[in-house]
Amino acid sequence: MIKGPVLIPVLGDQVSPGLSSLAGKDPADCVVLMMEVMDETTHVRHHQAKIVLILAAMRHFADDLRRAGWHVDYVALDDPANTGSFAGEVSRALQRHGAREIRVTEPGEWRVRQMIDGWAAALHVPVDVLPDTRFVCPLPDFFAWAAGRRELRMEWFYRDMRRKTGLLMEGDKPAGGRWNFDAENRSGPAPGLAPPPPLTFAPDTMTQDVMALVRARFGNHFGRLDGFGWPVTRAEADRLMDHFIATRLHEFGMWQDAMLAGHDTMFHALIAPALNLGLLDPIDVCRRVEAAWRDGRAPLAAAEGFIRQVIGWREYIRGMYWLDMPGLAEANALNATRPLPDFWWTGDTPMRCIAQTVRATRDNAYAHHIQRLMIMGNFALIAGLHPREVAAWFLAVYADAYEWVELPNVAGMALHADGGRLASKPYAASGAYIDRMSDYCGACRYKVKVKTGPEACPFNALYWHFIDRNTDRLARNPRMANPYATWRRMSAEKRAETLASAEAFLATLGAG
Ligand code: DLZ
Ligand code: SF4
Repeated sequence: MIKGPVLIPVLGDQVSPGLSSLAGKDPADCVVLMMEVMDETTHVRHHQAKIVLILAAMRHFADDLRRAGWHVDYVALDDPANTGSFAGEVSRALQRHGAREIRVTEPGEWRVRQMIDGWAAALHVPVDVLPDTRFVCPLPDFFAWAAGRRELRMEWFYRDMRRKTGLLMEGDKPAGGRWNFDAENRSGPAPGLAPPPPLTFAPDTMTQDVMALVRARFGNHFGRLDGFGWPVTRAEADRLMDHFIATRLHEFGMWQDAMLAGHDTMFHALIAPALNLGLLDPIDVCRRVEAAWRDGRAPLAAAEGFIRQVIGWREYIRGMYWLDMPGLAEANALNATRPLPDFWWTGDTPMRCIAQTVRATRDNAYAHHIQRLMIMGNFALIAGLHPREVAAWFLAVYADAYEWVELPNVAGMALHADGGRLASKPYAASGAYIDRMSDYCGACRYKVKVKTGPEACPFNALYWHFIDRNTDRLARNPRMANPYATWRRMSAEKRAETLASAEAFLATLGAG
């Protein structure tokens, strides 16, 4: 009997030549299947630029694979026979090629994993699902680390990853004598601070074709395509990384949390979209940053801050996702039920911090971590927006967002919907924090120093409303002792006035 080839589906965020499903295989014995499918572009209504990024990276990668000798069967979105789903396309491809087995690298989403786990039975073919070796910490290692621990704190995991990789290590000691330089990485913007312009990449004809397709098919999705400049190839992603090290890394740590109106990228690396697609390798980018520190091109605090995000937070978040799914998608420990206000999509609100962040998000499919966590996330937390709606928004609008990274950050870190598994206290803050870390408040129609009434910054009364309505759940948390003590010290009149002010604002948000 003649045996068909091995079918290797490569998903949109798997555009890496070292992918485990390709490793060690003879191209002559395999068909690589890449699929542009409506189910994935509309599962949440992804930002137009995110769809362009993913489809353009897929098309460029298909060419790379062909040049390397692989037979790539590429199903374009506008192929008339396209069924619109991974399962439909895998089934068609099995028939087309008479494939004898499927070999696939584990996907980044629980939803897709469920689909793949159903293929063997539905398609009557063996399916080999391989670990995604692009991550530094294999999932079984993460589960072993988590087993039996009462608290799964990132800091301990991060130290293990430093030891495992040897990054910023001097023997068995952390470089500079400390594991974490975060305390030096928290400055508000200095007067006159001028972040460098970001490096962008002009779309080539292949990417322009995808832009035309996305405009025609998804022109009603959130987001703009004008000025699209994300890297869509490994060569471009490498240049972006070099540019970050040359122009931004030395200041990155200090201004990591700062926000300036009109400066949408500050000193951030902007590599997350490329990293999460597989255009960059996490260990490689960390080694490049470590080398910059060792050659005196960057301070240790900046290098450590970057490396902590990549081998610490990013890997920890991915482990927590697979540990806590599927329950995490439904978690709502604080019983937040309010629907997402329209201004999350339009940016049409007098709250300047939110208007700036939504505008940046619409223009670039990007906002930096403090805009995400402390403006949008914090607002959602203290206004009590429903975690499912907030998570769907974050997943749709950011170019780097895949559920494995988005959901633990949103449900766990930002919304405390996991009841504190990820973060020991909720990241709730009033306007004072935003004022300290940004230049947004000066020109805002609200007054950040006013606590109640129609002129007051809404974050102020909402913060206390959040504290008050969650007393039963949070007051016993030792890390919340200060806010609860302050709240109790306020006069009964002040408390009532504050709650009424918050209620008046919440009433403007509509049902909930
Ligand atoms: C996010 C996304 C989009 C928008 N489109 C596609 C696509 O057309 N084809 C594809 O293979 N993957 C796409 N993706 C990424 C998948 O949704 C991704 O593989 C899962 O989110 C799992 O991480
Ligand atoms: Fe945001 Fe309040 Fe500052 Fe306005 S005053 S920008 S609403 S924090």
